[in-house]
Amino acid sequence: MSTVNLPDDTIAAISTPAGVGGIGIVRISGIDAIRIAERVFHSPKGKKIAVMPSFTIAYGFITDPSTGERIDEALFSVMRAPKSYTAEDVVEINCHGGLHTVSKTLELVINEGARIAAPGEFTMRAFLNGRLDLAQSEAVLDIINAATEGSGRLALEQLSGRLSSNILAARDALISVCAEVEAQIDFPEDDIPAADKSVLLDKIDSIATRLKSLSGSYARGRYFREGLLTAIAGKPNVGKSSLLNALLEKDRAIVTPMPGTTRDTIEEVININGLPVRIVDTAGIRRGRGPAEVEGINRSLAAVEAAALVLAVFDGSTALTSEDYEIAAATAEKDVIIVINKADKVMAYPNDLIIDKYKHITNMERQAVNVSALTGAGLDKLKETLYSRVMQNNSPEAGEGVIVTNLRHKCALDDAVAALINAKKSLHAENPHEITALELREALSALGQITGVVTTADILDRIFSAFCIGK
Ligand SMILES: Nc1nc2c(ncn2[C@@H]2O[C@H](COP(=O)(O)OP(=O)(O)OP(=O)(O)O)[C@@H](O)[C@H]2O)c(=O)[nH]1
Ligand SMILES: [Mg+2]
Repeated sequence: MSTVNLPDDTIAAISTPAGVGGIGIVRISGIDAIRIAERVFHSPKGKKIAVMPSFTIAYGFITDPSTGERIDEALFSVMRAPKSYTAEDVVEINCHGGLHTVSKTLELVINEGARIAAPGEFTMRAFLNGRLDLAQSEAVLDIINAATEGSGRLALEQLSGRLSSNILAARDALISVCAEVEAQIDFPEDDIPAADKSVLLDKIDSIATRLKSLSGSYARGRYFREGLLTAIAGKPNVGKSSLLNALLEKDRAIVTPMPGTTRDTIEEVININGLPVRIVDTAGIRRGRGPAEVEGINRSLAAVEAAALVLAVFDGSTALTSEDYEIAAATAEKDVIIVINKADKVMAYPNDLIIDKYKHITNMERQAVNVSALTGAGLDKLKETLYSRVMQNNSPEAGEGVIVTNLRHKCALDDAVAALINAKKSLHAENPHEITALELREALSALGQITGVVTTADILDRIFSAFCIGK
C-alpha cells in the first residue's frame, strides 16, 4: 500500500458551473489561502483579510496587485482551519458571474502562488485532513449528480455517515472476532473449545448477514440514482396510454377509442417519493395487423424485456380474452404489478381470476390494484404499491434503511462477505488459526476500503477524479 501525504500547497478553482451566472465563486484552500486572497483584495475601508475572524465576509474589489487594476466588486468569505470544508484555510471570492471576471480572478490567484485544483481535490483534502471519510466524500459527488430529491436525500444520509456508522459497527464486531482467533495463534496449545467455536461461528454469521443485506440494498439504491425502468404492457385499448397520462398528469400520449392507437414506445419520468420512475407506454400487444403495428408490438415486447418492473394492464369492465392471457404469459417472468383499469365502470370479473392466472404460470402471488385512468381513482394506491415493491424487493432487513448506492461499496461488501464465508469454512475444517485469521483480515480490509480506513493512493485518485473541478 502506498502512503498518502498530507497536502502542503494551496489550490484554487472556479467552483460555480461554467457559463454566465448571477455570481461566480473562486475558491482557494491551503496554507497560503489567506495571504493570496489578501494580495488580490482591496477594501475601500482598509479591511485586511489576515485579521478577519473565521466565517466572516468582507466587501471590496478584486484588484490586480501588479497594476492596481480593479477587476470586479466582490465579497470575500473567510473560513479558517480546521472548521472549513477542506479543514484548511479557505477563502471564497464571490464575484459577478461573467466568465471573463471569474477566470481573470482565478488567474490572479494563480499568479500569487496557488495551483489549479484537480477535479475533486477540495473534497480529497477534506478526506485527507480527516473531515470526511471516503464514503462521505463519495456522497458529495452523488449529491452533485443527484437527479431527484430522493436520490439527493440518500446521498445526504451517506454524507452524514449512516452507511459509515453501519460499516464501522460491523468492523468493530469483526475486529473482536479476529482478536479471539489471533489469540489462539500465540497460544496454540489451548485450542478453541467447541463451545467457543460455535459462538465464533455465530458471530461471523451475524456480521456476514448484516453485510449481505447492505450489499443487497444496492439494486434499490441504483433505482434511486438511475431511475426504475417500468413498462406499461397490455392488449390494445385497455387504457395503457390513459394510465401514462394520468400518472404524468398531462396529455402526453394519444388516446382514442380505437384499439391499436399507440405504435411507438414513449418514455416519461415521474417522481414517486423521490424515486425517479421511468415509465414506458407501449403499443397494445396482440397478433399484429400490418407492418407498423407488428413493429410496434416488437418494441413493446422489447420494452417489457428491458424493464425492471411491469405494470400489466387489464380492462376490468370487459371479460378477459385469450389476448389477456397471452399478456400474462409474456410478463409472468417479470416483476409485475397487475393493474385492473376502468374501475369506474361495472367490473366484469373478480381480480382473483387474473391473479390466479399469474400464479398458475409462475407459482408466484402478484398484487393487483384497481384503478381508473379516467377518474384517477386508485392511482395513489398504485404509486404506493410500486414504491413499496421497490423498497421490499431488495432485502427487507437492510441495515435500518441504509441504502448502498455506490458500486465500489457494494463490491467491497461482497468481498468482505466472501472472506467471511471462507473464514467460517476454515474454522469448521479446523485449519491452523493463521488461515482463519488471514480470511478475517481480508474481510476487515475490504470493509476498511469503504470508509477509507485502509486506502491506497490509486483508489483515492480513482474516486476523486470523478468529481468536477472546484469541489
Ligand atoms: N371508462 C374508462 N375508460 C377508459 C379508462 N382508461 C382508458 N379508457 C378509454 O379506453 C380507450 C382506450 O384508451 P387508451 O389509453 O388509448 O388505451 P391503450 O391501452 O393505450 O390502447 P392502445 O394504444 O391501442 O394499445 C379510450 O377510449 C379511453 O378513453 C378508464 O379508466 N375508464
Ligand atoms: Mg396506447
